[in-house]
Amino acid sequence: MTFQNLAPIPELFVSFESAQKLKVEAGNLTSHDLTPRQICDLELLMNGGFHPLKGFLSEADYDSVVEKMRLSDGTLWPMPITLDVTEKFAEGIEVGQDIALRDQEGVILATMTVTDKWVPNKVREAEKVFGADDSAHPAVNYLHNTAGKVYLGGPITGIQQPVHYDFRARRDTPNELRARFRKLGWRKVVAFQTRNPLHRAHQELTFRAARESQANLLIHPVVGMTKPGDVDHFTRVRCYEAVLDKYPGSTTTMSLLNLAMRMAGPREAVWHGLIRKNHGCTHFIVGRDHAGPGKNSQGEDFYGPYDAQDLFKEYQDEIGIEMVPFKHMVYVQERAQYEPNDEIADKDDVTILNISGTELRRRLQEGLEIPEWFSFPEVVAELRKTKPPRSQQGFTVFFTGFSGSGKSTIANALMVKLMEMGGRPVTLLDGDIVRKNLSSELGFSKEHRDLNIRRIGYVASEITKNGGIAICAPIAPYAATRRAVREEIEQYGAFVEVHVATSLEECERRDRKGLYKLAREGKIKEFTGISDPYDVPQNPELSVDTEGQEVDNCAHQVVLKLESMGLIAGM
Ligand code: PPS
Repeated sequence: MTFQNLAPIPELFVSFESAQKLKVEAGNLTSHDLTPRQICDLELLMNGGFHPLKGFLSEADYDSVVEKMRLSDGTLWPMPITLDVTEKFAEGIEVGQDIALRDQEGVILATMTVTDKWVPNKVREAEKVFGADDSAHPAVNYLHNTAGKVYLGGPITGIQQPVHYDFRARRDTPNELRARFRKLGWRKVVAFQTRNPLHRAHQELTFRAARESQANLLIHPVVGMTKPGDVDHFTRVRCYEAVLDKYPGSTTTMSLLNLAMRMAGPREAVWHGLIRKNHGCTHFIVGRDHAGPGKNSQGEDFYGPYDAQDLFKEYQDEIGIEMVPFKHMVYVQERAQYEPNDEIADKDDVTILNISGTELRRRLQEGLEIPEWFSFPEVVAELRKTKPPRSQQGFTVFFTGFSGSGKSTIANALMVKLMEMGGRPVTLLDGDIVRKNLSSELGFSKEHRDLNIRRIGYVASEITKNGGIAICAPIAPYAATRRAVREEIEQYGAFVEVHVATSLEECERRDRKGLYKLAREGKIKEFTGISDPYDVPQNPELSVDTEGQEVDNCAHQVVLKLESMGLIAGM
């Protein structure tokens, strides 16, 4: 029977007095500004969540972890915890040097003595750690497209914890949790790792897991970084707080874990186990497809559904925590209760109900009913607040086309029509208006056009995030920039690209501002369509042609498109 030794585990912090001194001295050191992921890693390094690591991995430890899931001294550790930096920063760093590690506001959190500096083989890291060098995997994508090219390794001296302003009372270091368990007399604790809102099935399975292992329950959600596209942690924590009341009194507690997940399936499960062991837990629930990253670029699963459970089982003794396999719980209508799917003997005689994640998202998106047998009304209410139906969400209409194609005229007509309908604030970011107010210092080089469009994209994404309608009408000649803007906005709401497909000949014939004439005479340089390229949109949501068509009709086509996408209620 597993009982946890709840004595404190080593942290990497220096004493308060030394920290004050070190902070002043560290002000003179070369500084590295930590990325959001590195801040999460540093927090768990310093507070003992990643015990026995003493800092960011050295090259020898990194190689060994990548190849064998072990540090070079043979200790089990499945995940490379590395400090990636740019080549430029690395050029100025000598091995043996101390550097200061700062958060994004510039506060010094720790110093590190650089013992190693190397250029990792990222393809090998992707294949060995994540199973494939496939950028459909979020961590592989991060490795190649976000992480710096050079890794630095070395021991950390902790000065202070990263500051959190949200849910402070719900965050605990491993030693704080150990102390809480000691105080409560909880000798056996089963931890539940999650990055999703909890519904009734989760509440049933977690409570069952605790009962079966005669343990108390720790709901231990990740609030650091999870899979892109997940429900944000603010919403999730409000949901968890609502579910916490549903457990029998004093059986269950919750603590938030500032972990940056990698979605590495089996290796991640082992890592999660080690982290929970450090937090004083004795048991750990491992589900089907634990920390799964979704489909690969061939549309297949990266890992088998039970690979994580198999690997965990293999290393369970070394991890020092017992696995509780997740039971697939389903709702049996006749008995009005959740039961483990594999324990239902009379399957042919009863009605089994289930709502998949995709179906839940659809119901939320369309404002449809979510039954009480599936989730708690408080949880559904929280989710509805964050994800109102599409007809109440913000969105962006992004017109693109040649100068003089009619973008601004249609955009103006559309704005007026949407304002007439009411309901959401409408903002027009017309090319000329933006160039006057937001981008007045910019010209028409590729670099400046990119910057101009990215600024428009940023403002539109903020409007969209806050539930408004942004109408943009720049030329936006480059497909890559339009794609980047789309990706930024689609995190928050729909992006509707409208190609105003008036031909160059027609725009030049109209020449409403006399600019084409000047461009032909070489008096205006880099003029789109004449002396600068325009990438025709390949898959716009809508293409309108102003030749032989009234502006009003063009705007009406956009309104119909918005209606068919569920963005505005039917008229
Ligand atoms: S971009 O490429 O998206 O940043 O351009 P945008 O901000 O929409 O600005 C286009 C308006 O600027 C005027 N103008 C030029 N357009 C294209 N190329 C060059 N070299 C140029 N110089 C000035 C022109 O009036 C565009 O206005 P619209 O409303 O598109 O006709």
